[in-house]
Amino acid sequence: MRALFIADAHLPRGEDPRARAFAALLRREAAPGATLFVLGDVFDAWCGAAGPGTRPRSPALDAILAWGRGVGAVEWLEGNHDFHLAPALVGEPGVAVHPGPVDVLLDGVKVHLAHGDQVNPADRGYQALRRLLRSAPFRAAARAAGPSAAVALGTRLSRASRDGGRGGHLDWEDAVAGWARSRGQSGARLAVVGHGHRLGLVPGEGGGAALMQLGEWWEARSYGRWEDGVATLLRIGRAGEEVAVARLDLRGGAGQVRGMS
Ligand SMILES: [Mn+2]
Repeated sequence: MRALFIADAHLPRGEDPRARAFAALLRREAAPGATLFVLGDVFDAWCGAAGPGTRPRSPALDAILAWGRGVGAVEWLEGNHDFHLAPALVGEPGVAVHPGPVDVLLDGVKVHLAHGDQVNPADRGYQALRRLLRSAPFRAAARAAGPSAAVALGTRLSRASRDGGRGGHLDWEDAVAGWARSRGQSGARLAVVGHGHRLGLVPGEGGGAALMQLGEWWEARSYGRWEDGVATLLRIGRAGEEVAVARLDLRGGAGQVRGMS
């Protein structure tokens, strides 16, 4: 099977060159039946609780929804900048929204997917903010406020959670490595995460899951691809060409990473 993983574009609303590049990537990757995994923070500010009226006008959103209608499944994990998306995307063919991490089986390999804002439980201030924003009373208030107020609120909250879960006093690399180990103990062979804006693909050690960090979409313009048991981390080069960063073969054994030139 074939799948694409992407996260942390932090796109603005409206026409934008980075949103157009994002849409172009989706059109290139749209092999029939392929699954698109959106791992959160595609938009920099989107509280969707007030429904479809909160949707950003964006070529990136158009491309994601076109994927669900005509290519394959879209599994959309919320981030800390875009959340309560289910009311905004209700009825979109092929699109499933997940408020938190999910486990999926790809070619028989258990893969754990998360945006990453919950990777570091030591960041108590952010975790408390997250619980508040995801609570039923908050959702009800945002819904009652209506689309334009919810959009304005989302913009303010986006600033509040800018460093959510990866605050400067906390070591993101240690937190995410420990998280991948624990995911391996739960049976996952690969853990895919965004949020940290780091780019990396490393094999699991001592029973831990391999870790793919998806990078971001303003410098590296990076993304992950799954193809028949092989995970590849890629980025877009200066001339718009595709550059493979690392590849991990998860068919059979524990998996071996190959650096790419
Ligand atoms: Mn994030």
